[in-house]
Amino acid sequence: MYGGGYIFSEPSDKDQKDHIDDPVKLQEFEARIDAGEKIEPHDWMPFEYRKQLIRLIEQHAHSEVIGALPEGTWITRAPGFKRKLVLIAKVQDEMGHAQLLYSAAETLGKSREAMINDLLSGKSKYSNVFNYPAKTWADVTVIGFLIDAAAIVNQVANAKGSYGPYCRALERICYEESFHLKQGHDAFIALAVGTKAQKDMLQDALNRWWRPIIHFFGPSDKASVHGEKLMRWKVKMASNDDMRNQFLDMYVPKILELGITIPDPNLKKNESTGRWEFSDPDWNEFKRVINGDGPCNAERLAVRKFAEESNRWVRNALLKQTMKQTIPYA
Ligand code: BYC
Repeated sequence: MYGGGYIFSEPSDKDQKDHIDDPVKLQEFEARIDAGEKIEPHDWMPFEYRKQLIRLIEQHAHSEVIGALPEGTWITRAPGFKRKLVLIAKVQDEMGHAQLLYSAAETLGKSREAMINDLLSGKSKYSNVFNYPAKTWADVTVIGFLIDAAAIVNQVANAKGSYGPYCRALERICYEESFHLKQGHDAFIALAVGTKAQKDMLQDALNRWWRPIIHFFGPSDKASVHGEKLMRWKVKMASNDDMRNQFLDMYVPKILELGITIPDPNLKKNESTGRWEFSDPDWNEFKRVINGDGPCNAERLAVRKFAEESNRWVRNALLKQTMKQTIPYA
């Protein structure tokens, strides 16, 4: 039923209960994955592969939309003309990333309207980190430097994955994210080498963001629900713990060299295993935040609902205009 063809609809839980993939096609599909081939929208794919991709790409798209909000609130207060220009461009880029990702998810059969409805109703998740407030300008620099860095670690790896439209979207996103990271690093350095008040503000921001950043990569591999399946099908190209470790390898030295302290006395690299060890990051907090009970979840969704409702007339007008162009006299 969901094995190929040109018109799909999102697989429901009932469909899944009744669904059994054709074993021969499944074997051929897995051989293509093993051979490193890209899967394209009209190719046969297992039911669960389609369902998982929709979930993951949609969550990623929502993260870009909601992720623009904490930084967006600082556009009017950015310190200086150049920082303001860069921030405006960055926030616009994030919305562009969402467009690319929603388009990639649509190729799997879920409409954009359904995705937005699921975001607004709280059914779909988005990244934990965007449910925390950006209280000071230093928060914006931590987002631009370290959250963009964390996102790049994830996206550079997954751009080499198996689903063509998602990989191509990630490649384009990574070009822009690399610039975001550079501007974030530049703003981070400016505060780190600035006055005592600026450095204290930066330290305070990092103290508040560190745990959410550790959470960003998802639960530990042992607790990950989808990780194994997604790695087998090359949707995720590394496990949550491996990506977190890679991030710590790359960015802990960059933070420390600026004289900023990482707020975890137990953070250290175990040289014999090559793995970072850190304090228990309170996975209960992570679960609460991703399930709707973080400091800003209600506020973030309220802003999106307001935008959705107040801009409905624009969408309707555009739709009418498009119909007029495609169907004369409509
Ligand atoms: N936040 O089985 P697991 C950006 C959920 S935005 C929320 O390990 P998976 C930017 C997970 O969904 C880019 N939920 O999951 C924008 C699952 O719940 P469900 C953000 C999370 O999928 C603006 C459950 O926990 N990047 O760069 O194998 C300004 C079990 O987890 C999170 C992406 O969105 C989380 N952090 O792996 C600045 C990357 N982690 O669905 C910057 C795309 C886990 O069963 N996503 N959960 O109810 C992914 O690569 C993967 O989904 C994850 C998790 C690695 C995050």
